[in-house]
Amino acid sequence: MMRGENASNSESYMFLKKELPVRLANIMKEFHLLPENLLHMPSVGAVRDLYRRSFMDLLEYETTSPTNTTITLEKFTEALVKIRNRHSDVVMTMAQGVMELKDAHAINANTESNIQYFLDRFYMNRISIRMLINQHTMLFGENVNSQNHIGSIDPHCNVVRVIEDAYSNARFLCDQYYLASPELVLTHHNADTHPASVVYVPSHLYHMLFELFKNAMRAVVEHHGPEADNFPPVRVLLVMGEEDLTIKLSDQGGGIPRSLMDLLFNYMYSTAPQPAVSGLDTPPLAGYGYGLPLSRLYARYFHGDLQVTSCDGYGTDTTIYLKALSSEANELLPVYNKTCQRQYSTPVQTHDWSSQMNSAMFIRPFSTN
Ligand code: W6P
Repeated sequence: MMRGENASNSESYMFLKKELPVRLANIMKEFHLLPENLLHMPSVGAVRDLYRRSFMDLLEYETTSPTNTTITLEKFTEALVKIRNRHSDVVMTMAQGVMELKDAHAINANTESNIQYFLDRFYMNRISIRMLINQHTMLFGENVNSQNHIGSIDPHCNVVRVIEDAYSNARFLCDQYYLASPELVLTHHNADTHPASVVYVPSHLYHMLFELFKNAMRAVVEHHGPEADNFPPVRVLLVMGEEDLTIKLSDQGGGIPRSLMDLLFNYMYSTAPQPAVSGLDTPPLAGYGYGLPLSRLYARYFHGDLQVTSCDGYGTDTTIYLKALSSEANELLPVYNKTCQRQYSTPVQTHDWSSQMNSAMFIRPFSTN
């Protein structure tokens, strides 16, 4: 394919009928490195069945459809839609499986670390597969592509628009639940010379920002009390650098103690998955509890990142980094190899620093008699 030219339906078909089974097989292999107990949980079994079925569906094109006739291409696109729908609840089902494990067995640090490692890779693999399926179905499916997008990619993704969109939808939920919400103060540094426009998937960016705004707003309203007269705003600083596009959200929601920082991205610690329909007693801002780790995966998928820093007692900064240049923003994929296999069998590091001496020892010297 020549530079700057989009693939045709049949080129995409030829690529995907090989690439999708490979990505499915990679993660299916990795399931075997999980703790035995987790593999036996019903929900985990159900997820593995879905992957097997989708793998088989795709294999048909490898063996019985050597020609890329119009009929085959149409059937293939339909199969992708079926696969996408089949896997739509996988995040929740896997979370369910982790809860089944927590209920059935005591979990040690090694098990927890292996599950954390696996789920990051499992969900990243899923993000990548859904990205490929979405591109194919949007480009070659029935609904002809509107706007100037290339599939789900916007070559001129207007970051300010996505920020304002995510803010206003998070604010709607916040107002609904607390009858109050903090304002947004957006600073777009050097907007005239360095406007924040990137080649990106707007839905991924929206997903991250919506999650961060919900967290920030909840913290602010809870910290100041919903009855407060006014709230410190959620401030967003947006900067288009040479290499990174940075979006920093700052809230004055009381902050997070350092001791809880690691738990923000921990799947095992995160709360039980809640039903998508929020009842009267479930805070609509809470989500699945997987919001932060999944958002970080979205950021990392195109070689960006998502970081949280905090001043306990004051507030929290969350920073989304995206690659400013699309040439650096290719897919980041988990690979199944010896290094990854070793990860699962290497025990978590035990401490080699001690804090046994306490301050009393410095005040009251050892008695010598
Ligand atoms: C908080 C906790 C948190 C998580 C993610 C984003 C913002 C915030 N603010 O207090």
